[in-house]
Amino acid sequence: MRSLRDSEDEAEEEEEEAGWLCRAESPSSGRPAVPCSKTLGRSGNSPSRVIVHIDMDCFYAQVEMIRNPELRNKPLGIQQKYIVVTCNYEARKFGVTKLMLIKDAREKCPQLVLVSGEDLTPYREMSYKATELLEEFSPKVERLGFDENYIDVTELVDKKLQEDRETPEVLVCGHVYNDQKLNVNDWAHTRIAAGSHIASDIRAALYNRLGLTGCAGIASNKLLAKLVSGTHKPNQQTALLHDSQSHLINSLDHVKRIPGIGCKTNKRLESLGLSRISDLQACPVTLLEKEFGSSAAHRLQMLSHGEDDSPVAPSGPPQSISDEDSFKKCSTVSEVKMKMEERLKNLLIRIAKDGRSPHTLRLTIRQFSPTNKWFNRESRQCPIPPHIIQNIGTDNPFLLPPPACDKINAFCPFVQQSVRPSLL
Ligand code: DGT
Ligand code: MG
Repeated sequence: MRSLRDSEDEAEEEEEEAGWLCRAESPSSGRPAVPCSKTLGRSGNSPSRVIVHIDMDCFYAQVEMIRNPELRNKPLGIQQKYIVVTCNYEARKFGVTKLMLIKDAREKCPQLVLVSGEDLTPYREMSYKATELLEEFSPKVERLGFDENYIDVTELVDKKLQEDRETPEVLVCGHVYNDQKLNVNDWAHTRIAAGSHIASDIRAALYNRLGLTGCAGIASNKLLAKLVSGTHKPNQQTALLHDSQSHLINSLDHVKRIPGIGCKTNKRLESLGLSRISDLQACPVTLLEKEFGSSAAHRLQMLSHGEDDSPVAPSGPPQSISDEDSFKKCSTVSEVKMKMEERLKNLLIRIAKDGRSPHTLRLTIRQFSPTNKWFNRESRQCPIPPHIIQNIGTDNPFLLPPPACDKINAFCPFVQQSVRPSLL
């Protein structure tokens, strides 16, 4: 029962290199069929893509404000356990920050309104509604956690420039990173300017149809789009012109700020004495190859220069549906089993809504110890019997034969073996 966030973090670490298709401008566009050197990426042989990265503002807090508009003008924090996982921008004015202890947040802002964010259902549902809306603009939409998406708008830009060829875009919508001036004679600038208008349309649709605000970054790859989207917050957008690429990447104070460099990779880089962006840029690739292998070494060095040729990989529907609980205040195996039945009920409702037939059930346990914090995950899985699959998706998932009990009993030795030592 892994959270999406955990899965994404690991995926980020394991992100693989992937090529992207070279595209040539249509000769009928009146633009060069083979892009001129100004339009090329650093690799020198591919026309620039246009990627939009969208990150919703204070996502969980926004969803709660949409559900209850009375919260809108109040400082609002979303509570999970003892932490404010996020807060609206009204609360941020008082110095409340994401991941602050409740007690510290109350000190900063005594009038802070707290709403429980333990049940992720409303956030998940809004998250998928947002992704579906983005898919109306382009089929190439990649989810990153609950509130971030990459959209490859290259084809939309081509179309827009084709349609507007008599009067190409000479203004960028929103901010331009580093206040750089648009050069209308630079075709790559024109493409980013066109992308900024598409990003603005996307943000308007998110607001008008779902009530959501967010930030957008417009750049020639995923890495740069993500980095630039956070430079003006909230509810704003920023475009990156290629001349400012090195300024943006060199403004990061640590290699771990590069999206795609997770905790484990960062530790390995630090063991090589590499912590600043300039360290990684200057590091002989042979040294990186010894630690990471050839493919990852090259990718790391490319990232350190702001290069990222990974495609926007359409996420599609989720590959697994999961739920989790910290099992606090549980002191017996039967209490654990009761909690698991609650979680399973929730899962069954979501599976019924999804409409697809699940085939595997996996239980993952992470034990907690005060000294070692969290141990590694341990999992067991089994196929779901056909008679249970047939009934999932019926009107009332509670009327199913008792799959919850069946399945929990199947896992019982594992639960007992795993839970007991931490309880004793
Ligand atoms: P932003 O983007 O700065 O306006 O604020 P958020 O709240 O959208 O922050 P973001 O984009 O980092 O994360 C999206 C949501 O994910 C956020 O509303 C709450 C949740 N979240 C973020 N970080 C954590 C975390 O470390 N633990 C937990 N449990 N939830 C988190
Ligand atoms: Mg956000």
